[in-house]
Amino acid sequence: MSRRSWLRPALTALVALGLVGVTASGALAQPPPNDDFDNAIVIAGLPFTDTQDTSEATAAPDDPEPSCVGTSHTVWYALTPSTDVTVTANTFGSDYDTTLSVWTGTRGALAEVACNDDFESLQSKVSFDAAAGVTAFLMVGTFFDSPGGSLVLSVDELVAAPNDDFDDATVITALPFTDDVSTTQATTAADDPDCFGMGHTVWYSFTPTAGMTVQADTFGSDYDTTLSVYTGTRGSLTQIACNDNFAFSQSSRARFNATAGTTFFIMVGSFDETEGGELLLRVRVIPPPVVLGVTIDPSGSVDRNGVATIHGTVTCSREASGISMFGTLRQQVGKRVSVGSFGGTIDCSGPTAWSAAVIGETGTYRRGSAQATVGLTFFDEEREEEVRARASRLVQLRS
Ligand SMILES: [Ca+2]
Ligand SMILES: [Ca+2]
Ligand SMILES: [Ca+2]
Ligand SMILES: [Ca+2]
Repeated sequence: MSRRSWLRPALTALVALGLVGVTASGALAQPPPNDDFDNAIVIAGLPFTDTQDTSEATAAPDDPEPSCVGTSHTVWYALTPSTDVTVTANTFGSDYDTTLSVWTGTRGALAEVACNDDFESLQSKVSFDAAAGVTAFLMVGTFFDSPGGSLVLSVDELVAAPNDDFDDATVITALPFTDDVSTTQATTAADDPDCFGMGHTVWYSFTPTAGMTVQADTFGSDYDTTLSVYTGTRGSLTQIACNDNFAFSQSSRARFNATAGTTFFIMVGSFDETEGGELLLRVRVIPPPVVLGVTIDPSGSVDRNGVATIHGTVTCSREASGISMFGTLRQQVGKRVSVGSFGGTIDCSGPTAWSAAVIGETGTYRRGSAQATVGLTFFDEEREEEVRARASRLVQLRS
């Protein structure tokens, strides 16, 4: 309301300026070809786009009065689908305050089907069901008596998401799984569960044959998604995960431990009932935890400078790169204790030998037994967790 009352004087000023400009140049532009209802441009197929300069478009005395206001500078389009379709039309990219309305009937006796003034900024967008063989007339006007301008009209078919309802959940038969679906037309069922809202929900189901950790994400989708995971039955679902925004994005990510034979339902919604959009869903298996092992060989060596060398083996249940190793070697030499440390990184893709030369920081090493300790730490990026392993034993240092 306040926007409109503020806008009116500015629009009046724009109209006045426009008239001055036309008079000065003396070059009157022609009205667009589809100015009049009888000359509506026929939309022969979808998708459809058209551009027109509506500056000189006129209002006909029998132009209908749309509920969203705007009968100035009207232009007309006609769509007669051969099958029932849901249609979406918008004026995005136009440079003036458009209104967009849809009508059926005949000239002078039109019935309004849909109407929108401002959907995105001053531009308009409508969605409507068009019946086979029935002509839908699209009228683009300007808000009140504001000027026309460069119109971009886009019309396309809206394909409803096949998995809108819980009972029509898309069955995920194998992982990894990806899906790309428009949720613009998806609806909220009365018994949809809540995860930061329940707008424009679509459903997936997955029944693993073996236990696994599963990750589902909506990265790359073009709207503010939510993602949640459930077990149970319709109307009595148990939520086991729910995420709105992951890592500073509007996209969502959830991880869950899936047990064999249990059906997990994944719901993707829009945050707080906001618009749907193009959903990209990806579901994949997160590998099991990596198991690290480390051993120390029972015998090592010491050189004539008192530097010890010890060995061992690192094992891993799956490939692990960049494992940090840190160890110490401690030896009682008479009344003194020689202690030194060693460290580095190691890559493991199977049993991997390691070797470390250790310089005593409190004195040299000698032949005889020494206490060796070694620890591994590894950050598993896939599971986002730290894994550790440790070993300690007496090593016989020989020359
Ligand atoms: Ca007109
Ligand atoms: Ca508008
Ligand atoms: Ca739904
Ligand atoms: Ca979100």
